[in-house]
Amino acid sequence: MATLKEKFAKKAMETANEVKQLLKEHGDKVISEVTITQAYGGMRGIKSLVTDTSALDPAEGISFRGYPLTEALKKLPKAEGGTEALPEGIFYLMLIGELPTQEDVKEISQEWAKRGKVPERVFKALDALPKTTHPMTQLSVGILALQEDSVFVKAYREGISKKDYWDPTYEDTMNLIAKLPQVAAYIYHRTYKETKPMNDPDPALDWAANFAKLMELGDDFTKLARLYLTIHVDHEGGNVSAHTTHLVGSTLSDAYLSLSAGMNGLAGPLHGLANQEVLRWILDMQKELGGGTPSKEQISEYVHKTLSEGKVVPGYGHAVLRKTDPRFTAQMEFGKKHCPDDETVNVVWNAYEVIPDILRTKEKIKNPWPNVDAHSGALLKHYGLNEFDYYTVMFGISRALGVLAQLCWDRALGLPLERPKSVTTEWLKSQVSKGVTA
Ligand code: CMX
Repeated sequence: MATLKEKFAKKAMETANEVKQLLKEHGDKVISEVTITQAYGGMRGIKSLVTDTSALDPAEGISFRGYPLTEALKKLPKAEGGTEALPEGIFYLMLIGELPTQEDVKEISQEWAKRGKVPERVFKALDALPKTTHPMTQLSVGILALQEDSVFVKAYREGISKKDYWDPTYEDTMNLIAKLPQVAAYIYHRTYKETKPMNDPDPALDWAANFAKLMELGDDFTKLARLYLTIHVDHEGGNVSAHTTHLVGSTLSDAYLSLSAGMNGLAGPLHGLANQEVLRWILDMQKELGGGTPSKEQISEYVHKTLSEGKVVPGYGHAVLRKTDPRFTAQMEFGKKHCPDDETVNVVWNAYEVIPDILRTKEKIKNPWPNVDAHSGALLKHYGLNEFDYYTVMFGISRALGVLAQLCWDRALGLPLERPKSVTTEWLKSQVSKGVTA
């Protein structure tokens, strides 16, 4: 049976030939135009990036190689006795483009467990940081401390041919993903509990179960870890963490340098940090109201207050989506099944009933619906993960799967250095005075 690497090589070479042909025959076809608003407005909607691992539709939400999230969650293999899809399965789907079998997923679990030992120097690098350092900064440092072992760097120094760049990138991807649970769990323990040596991953367990075991939050946490680490993997290529990883990777920086950069973008409050901000927002509201579960009227008042203070309502809105994020819905379904009576989870659900109607009245807000971050913190808290500042680390180790699978594709397709053209305000004004057309 072909290994994951052999399957990827076959798929990638076939696709590379198709892309070559597409470029030869249709390379000059126009797929997007740019307005002045888009140039100033964060490049929203400009089609100028190719990402094959997943695609985002404003109305339908995320799909992975043609499988909408809900369908993928149903069809992807589960652990024995488990009900949640495994991150290994969605990684396979993104990398190979097909649904994996149970065997395929087992092979990846074992491969990641085999590659999972983290060198002592990484823990030492983390220990050099004050415990007050934000966990996302620690994650970025931890990833950089692993970089010394980059297979790509070694191969590049030895003069590897361009056509083989994908090979050491694949090795770095597999090694890095394999080690992330240990790095992340170490950050958790040293920051909030006691520093303790990390056990190497158990090859009998899947990747998320190994992470859950290291976190020591109880067996029940495993099922949430599987769901969480699966639904956060990818959100097409334009979001900041994916785009940054791709951009930095386009300079032939290795997987470690590229992912660390992507994680620094994920650490912003308008991106992945929103999940910690949502829970902080809920708890601040409860505190202000003197405790207890806020009513829908009270939530509504607090939303108006947040907006009147010129702040964003965290967990709501999206740059591309124009409906409830299916990742929110997947978490809601999980909550209905496993913790329907949890107080914070119920606040999230009540908020969902009132916030969209309020945001809809603000004309400038294009999407009044909740995104993935609106729900995740409440579930993590239910399972005993009370340290909000840690939440984005879990988002990050999941996001690594998507952006690194894509980095393998970037190398296989030989995508070049990314270098868009910038213009000055003066140039734009001169274009307007010359009468550029709408
Ligand atoms: N609360 C208040 N105002 C909001 C808002 C919200 N939830 N969502 C959008 N707006 C505002 C924007 O701040 C912007 O205001 P200005 O014109 O004054 O700058 C205006 O509405 C237009 O924004 P938009 O076109 O609807 O959305 P953007 O593409 O600019 O931004 C996002 C998208 C996610 C950054 C924004 O909706 C937001 O800040 N949401 C809250 C933070 C959040 O939940 N982020 C997580 C996103 C998911 C993730 O990446 O993890």
